[in-house]
Amino acid sequence: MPVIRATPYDYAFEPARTAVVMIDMQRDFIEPGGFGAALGNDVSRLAAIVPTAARLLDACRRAGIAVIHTKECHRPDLADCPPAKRARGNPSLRIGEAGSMGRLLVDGEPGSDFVPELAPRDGDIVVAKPGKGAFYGTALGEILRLRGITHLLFGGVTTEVCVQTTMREANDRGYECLLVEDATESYFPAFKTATIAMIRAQGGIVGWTAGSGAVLSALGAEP
Ligand code: C5J
Repeated sequence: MPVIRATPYDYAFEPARTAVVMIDMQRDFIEPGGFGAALGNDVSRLAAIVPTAARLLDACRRAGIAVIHTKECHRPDLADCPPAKRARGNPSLRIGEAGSMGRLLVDGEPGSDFVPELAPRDGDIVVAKPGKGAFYGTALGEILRLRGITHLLFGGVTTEVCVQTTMREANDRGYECLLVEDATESYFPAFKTATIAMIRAQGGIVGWTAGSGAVLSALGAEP
């Protein structure tokens, strides 16, 4: 069984019972003109992890690990968008309003799509989610159950919002969760650091963390 040299201790997993969940690597969060930018964030930090995330997904596919992409988005009629979410933050554009990549966070618009380097491949699974956590309002739990998945590797954006929320949801559901440290990013460096520390504190109260080099080496892939 492969073992990742992780913190707070080694993480052993069976590839056939493991999925990698890449959270919300969408143009709306990573490129100028999207939802992240409308909230006043500097989106350039997030693009830097794209090559690492792509290497991780490729190595997982080769090892027989299921690849799941999530995307945060809403129905075009916004019927699944809570008014409180839409109102939050006094953004320059709200969810559903038109920006340079189409209507913000609306499924099917160019901004809701994945960055091209991380476009889903044949056999990958895409989960569209209306909330920050990927289990809320989606079939993710059922998809994992049908595949007999027990272990989850996580990457994506942003570390302290959708990644951490999903990891906590998964942890409470009994999954063994590991966050790949350099395959996730935040608009706020201090929040990423704090999230990694929180996850692995107290003997791994939410799960494990490890660099992508340790994951690739456990999978027998070139770092
Ligand atoms: C946010 C996300 N930050 N994917 N979404 O609103 O983390």
